[in-house]
Amino acid sequence: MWLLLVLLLPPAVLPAQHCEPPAGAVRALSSRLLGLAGDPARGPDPAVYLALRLGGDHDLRLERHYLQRLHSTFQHPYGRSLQDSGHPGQDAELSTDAGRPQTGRLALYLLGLRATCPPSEPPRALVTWLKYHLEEDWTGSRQHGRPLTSYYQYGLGVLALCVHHKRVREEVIRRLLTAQHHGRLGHGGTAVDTEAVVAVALTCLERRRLVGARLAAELRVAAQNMSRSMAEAQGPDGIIGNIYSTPWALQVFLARGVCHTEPAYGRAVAALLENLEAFGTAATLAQVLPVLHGRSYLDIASMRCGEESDTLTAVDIEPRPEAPGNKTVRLVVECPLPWCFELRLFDQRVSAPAAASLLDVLRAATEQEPRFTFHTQDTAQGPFLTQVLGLEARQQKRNYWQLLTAPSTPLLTSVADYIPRDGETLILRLSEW
Ligand code: B12
Repeated sequence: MWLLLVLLLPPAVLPAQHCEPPAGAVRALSSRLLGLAGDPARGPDPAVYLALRLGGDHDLRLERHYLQRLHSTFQHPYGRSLQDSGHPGQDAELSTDAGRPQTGRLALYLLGLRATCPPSEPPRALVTWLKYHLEEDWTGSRQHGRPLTSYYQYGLGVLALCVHHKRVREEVIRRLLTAQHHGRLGHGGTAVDTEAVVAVALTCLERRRLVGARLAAELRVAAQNMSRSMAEAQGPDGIIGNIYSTPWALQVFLARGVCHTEPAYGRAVAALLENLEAFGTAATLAQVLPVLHGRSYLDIASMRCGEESDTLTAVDIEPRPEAPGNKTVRLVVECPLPWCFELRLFDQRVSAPAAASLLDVLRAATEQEPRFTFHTQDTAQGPFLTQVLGLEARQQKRNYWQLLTAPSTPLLTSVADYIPRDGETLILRLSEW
């Protein structure tokens, strides 16, 4: 009877697992992520834990150990309020890092807690903290027209609360609908990642019946429109936005259950499978692996704790091969913002070993030209360039150091992962997002 029912069901309502691409290469990627997760020198990242949990095969011992590391990272700063089970208001200095709420990271950690086996109820105080960060973001968006963090983090916050079946104020949700309606979700050229996070969050609220019928209908229409516009944005190569936003677009198709009916889905999966070498860092692997297993973050809400296969083994990423000889790279620093003293602040040829990354080139520049200075900050994605020639990109002013290859193509990786060619011109441009 059940079999008959399953056969009669339209493809769109089959469980997401049936959209899993049949690829052995995916297992190799999972093993690589496991290798990176087992490296104690790397700080724990809740997105990595989520990817391990959403995989088909596991190393359960390593996952338990990784979860412990996450607990110490996340529950320590919130520890005092956890012990008091107090209100965030009593401990307001904990709410921010350099004055900004921690909406996105806390949201990912809470998603991780729901993905444990058996799923853990999050400490009440942590849910309160996330709601508090969201409210701060929401107030920020009323004052500045956008959240203090970003719509990406705001969307993750709503999604995490929804996955834990916690209600969110209607006004907080409406902020996302308004931003989507006015096309304000994008930043710096690519909006796909952010739109996709928001679409998955809205789909969650609608599906888990956390809102009234009228709002649910609005959320459904908004998420459908976003899913359609993502399919329309697909290039002839199958990529949606760029190769790193394509996994997020796929999450939308999976969450909405349209992976069988949406032709863009198969083309995007094929594009990912053709470009697997682009996913070499823990952060990019963590974003691509769930969709290669046919899963979206919405599936975390319905994860069942059954017999889990425990046979995944770690593989270490091979170090980049050394290349003989040297190369010369032209390094240009630009400050085109209205308050800048002059446009071109630096323009020099820098010589570096042939295999040098952009980060190595920047280091070589400091030795060859003492006037040149820079700083980076470690993030889950790698080193984030924060300061060049003493000029700090100010988060509050939405400034950042944009990385481009001449004449004006933005790089798709961190300074540590980009290997410039001999003779290439690289531009560090202070920009607004
Ligand atoms: C918002 C965002 C930005 C904002 C961040 C500011 C802010 N206060 O939010 C701005 C516009 C500054 C930005 C810049 C860049 N970004 Co960006 N960004 C994102 C986005 C949409 C969300 C990040 C986020 O909030 N994550 C959630 C929080 C909880 O995690 P987090 O670790 O705390 O996030 C911080 C870091 O991710 C950091 N960050 C953001 N982008 C990047 C990129 C790199 C390479 C590094 C090292 C750090 C970094 O800022 C975040 C907020 O503090 C992601 C999308 C995605 N799919 O991940 C792209 C994304 C991470 N960015 C990307 C890229 C390529 C860049 C740039 C290199 C673009 C460029 N050519 O200049 C620059 C970084 C240059 C530099 N100075 O080193 C790629 C990275 C791909 C990869 N190979 O890893 C992504 C995946 C987008 C994409 N689809 O291409 N980004």
